[in-house]
Amino acid sequence: VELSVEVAGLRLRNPVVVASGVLGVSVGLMKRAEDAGAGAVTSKTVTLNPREGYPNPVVYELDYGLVNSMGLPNPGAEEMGRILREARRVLGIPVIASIGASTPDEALRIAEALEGFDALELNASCPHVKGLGADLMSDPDAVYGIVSALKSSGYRVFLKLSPHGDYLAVARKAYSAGVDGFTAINTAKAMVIDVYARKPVLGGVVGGLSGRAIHPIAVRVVYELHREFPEVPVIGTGGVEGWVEAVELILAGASAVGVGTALKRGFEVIGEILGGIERYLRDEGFPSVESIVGLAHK
Ligand code: RRO
Repeated sequence: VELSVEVAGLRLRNPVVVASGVLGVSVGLMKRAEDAGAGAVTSKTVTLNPREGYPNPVVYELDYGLVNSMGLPNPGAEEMGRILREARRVLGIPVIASIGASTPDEALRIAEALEGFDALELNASCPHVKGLGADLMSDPDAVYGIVSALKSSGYRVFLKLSPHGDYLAVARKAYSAGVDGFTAINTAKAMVIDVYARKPVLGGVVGGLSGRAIHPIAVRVVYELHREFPEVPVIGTGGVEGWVEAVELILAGASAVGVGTALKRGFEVIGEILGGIERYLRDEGFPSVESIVGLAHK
């Protein structure tokens, strides 16, 4: 069976994409993801200037997921540019650069500083970092402006959507600006309280919930995006722990699937997911991943 997929003109050897935020800024980890079989990798979201992130603790593990309030720590566009150019020298798979910007000018400056990437992913949806270009879900016109500017400069652009608010309105604006694809979903706004300390656990107070708990939400968002924009590819992300969740997202309309939280079990997860997708296609009599994209709509 054929596992390779085309996503917005990018040919991936298979549909498993490492989601943003998981590999940080480490070329070594990107390489390990490639060696483990990943079809593409996504960088941590980068802002124009370096950011420290929030005070510890920044992650809290639950039985059914993970809550983070990293606070968008990153080395800034200039240093990230060096890292991504090195990544592209070392890797054979596409590198997607996630960026956080609040104006077209800022986005263009980041993209120019990065230089080396196969696609951009505009992060419009960090659930808890305010005023830093990562909270664009309430501002469809800003998304329109940024996507238009990046498209005019010839970049391939994915828009990372949140499950909150009127994400279809944001998607519509991005679509009219010529966006190449959507990545859905980012984490869901959440909070954990320590009952003995009687206060929120995370240093950033509000965090983003990922993993098993958000999977059905991701399926719904991908389904809605595919129903409204059937020709726009979606990288379906959210709670892909194994091949079943991956296949669900593909049937909902995803052309590829993002894997994040599951990687805390190790990079072997990638091979397990791929093996499962391949078995499913063979057992069910399908020739390729592409032949089942969106089949749940039929
Ligand atoms: O760095 C973060 O705190 C973060 C970001 Br930018 C994001 O988009 N999603 C998330 O769960 N955490």
